[in-house]
Amino acid sequence: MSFENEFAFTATQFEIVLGVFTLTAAVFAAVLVYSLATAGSIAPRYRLTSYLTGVVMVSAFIELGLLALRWNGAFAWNGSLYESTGELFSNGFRYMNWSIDVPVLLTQLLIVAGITGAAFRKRWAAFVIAGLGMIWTGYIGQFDEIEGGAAFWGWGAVSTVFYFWLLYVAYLTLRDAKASAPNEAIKKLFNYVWILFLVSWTIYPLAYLMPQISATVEGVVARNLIYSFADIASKAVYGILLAVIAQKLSALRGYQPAIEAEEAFVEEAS
Ligand code: RET
Repeated sequence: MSFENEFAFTATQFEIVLGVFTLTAAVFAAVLVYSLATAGSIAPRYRLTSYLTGVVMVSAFIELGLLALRWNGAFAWNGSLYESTGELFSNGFRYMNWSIDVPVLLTQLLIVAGITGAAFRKRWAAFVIAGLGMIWTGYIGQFDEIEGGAAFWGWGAVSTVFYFWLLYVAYLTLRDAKASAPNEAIKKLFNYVWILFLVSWTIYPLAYLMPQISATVEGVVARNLIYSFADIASKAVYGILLAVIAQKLSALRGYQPAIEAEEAFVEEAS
């Protein structure tokens, strides 16, 4: 059971969590429109990244919408606090959403990094195995988050091993992307991808630990805020950053719609 269910919330605490869930869902809807609307200015060899951002946005929008409904149904106002209605709130849904989004986000990285052929297939297989291994072992561990027993720590540790493997393959991918980048500006953007990746992904294990770090009502509110922050960074901001890189690479390769899109941007900005 998620530790959220152990607490009663003030109106402010309850509304902050609900508000952030709703905001996060709205960001995903907006980035869905952005990624579809800008796909045409990206060369066909990179364009799949825009559609994959669309896939991530739809799945995350549904997940956050359902979490908001679930939060709303799990607690009711008793005149002074929001207390449990008997229905349970569950963070387990997040893990189901990651099962889709993590492999897709990593596929986008390979596409924009320009990895092709046998190297693509090898890295892709490593990403999918490491990603799903990480998520599903963590999923088993989180059922024990209130007790914080052997299952919580043991499965959390196994999950972390998968995570380090995944990070290593992501590091190799970005190293290759930088090595083949046509100029310094693109190299710099790939550096940003790495920093964004490292920071936003590493927040998830911290959220996993939260019931053990702070089993308080503040801990519940903080965990759900940092989940949303990580979700927006690792899915939406990341998707936009990859689209920007893909468009610049397209323009450098002479893809006319990308060149025109960049010109329009420069003219408007000056
Ligand atoms: C778990 C369990 C505890 C140990 C580790 C974890 C890592 C989770 C990560 C999740 C990333 C999710 C993303 C979702 C985007 O849609 C499973 C919490 C290391 C890194 C990026």
